[in-house]
Amino acid sequence: MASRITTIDRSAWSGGVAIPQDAESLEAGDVLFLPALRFEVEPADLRLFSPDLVAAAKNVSFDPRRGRLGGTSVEGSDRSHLRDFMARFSGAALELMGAALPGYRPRIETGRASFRPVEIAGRASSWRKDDTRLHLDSFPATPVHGKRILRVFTNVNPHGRPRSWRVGDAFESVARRFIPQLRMPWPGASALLRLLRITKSPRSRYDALMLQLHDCMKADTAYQAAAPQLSVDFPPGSTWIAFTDQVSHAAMAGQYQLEQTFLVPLQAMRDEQRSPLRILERLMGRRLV
Ligand SMILES: O=C(O)CCC(=O)C(=O)O
Ligand SMILES: [Fe+2]
Repeated sequence: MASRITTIDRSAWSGGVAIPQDAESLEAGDVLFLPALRFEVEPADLRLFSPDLVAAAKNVSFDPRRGRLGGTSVEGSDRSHLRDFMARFSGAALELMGAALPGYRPRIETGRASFRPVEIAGRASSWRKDDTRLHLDSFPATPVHGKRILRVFTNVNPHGRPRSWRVGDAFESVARRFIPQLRMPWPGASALLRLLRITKSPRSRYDALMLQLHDCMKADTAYQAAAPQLSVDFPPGSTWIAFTDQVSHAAMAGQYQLEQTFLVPLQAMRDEQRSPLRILERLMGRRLV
């Protein structure tokens, strides 16, 4: 069964009433769609809106804890303007967590934010980095040890263009299909990756399996075509939230998006048995962190 889109009536990043059902829907694998939650772009910000902003990678990144930009070679006053713009978005996304998902807020960890000024459709990339293929998110360099990847996306396209996604199978169906192809990492692998500085902390068995799942899905063209899926257009001025380690998704077209990543410890969930870690542990019959 394809994941569902649940529409939430909220037009402010802070305040308002939190609805317990929203966390419930997220944990069930829905995408929460907030059609009226617009991130305000000031006229002066529009000078930053160019694909030339991006140096080598796909996105400009921002680390809100250090106030540091990455992935851009922009200099001078535009650089500080970009930093302020992204800090403003990061702050709004964190406020939204407190306002809409207060059960997660005390234990949530704030990760990187990104600004995505490059058109997705027609962008060249290797199959592994190709986000137009259905996948689950998993971070090669920063293992999560079972913590949930919760992401807030907002479309800031100034030309009226949507961000077009596909959302696919629920986590357990994906896992059941690909488990026969997964290989347990050998015992020394985690220490070696750390030694070689490929990872920033030891890669757990869970992280290794989630990376394989990401790759297996993207590499399987028959699965890409046949998996149950739903196309959805997120218009400019809208926001959406999902556990992207659980909801299979693909971004097909669109330009100019902001995204903030959070990590949610399992203990903050309403029901941690619905997490990818616990589902994989149940299906594989062993502990994975
Ligand atoms: O850029 C997007 O709309 C989402 C791309 C994606 O799959 C991701 O960032 O994990
Ligand atoms: Fe993704």
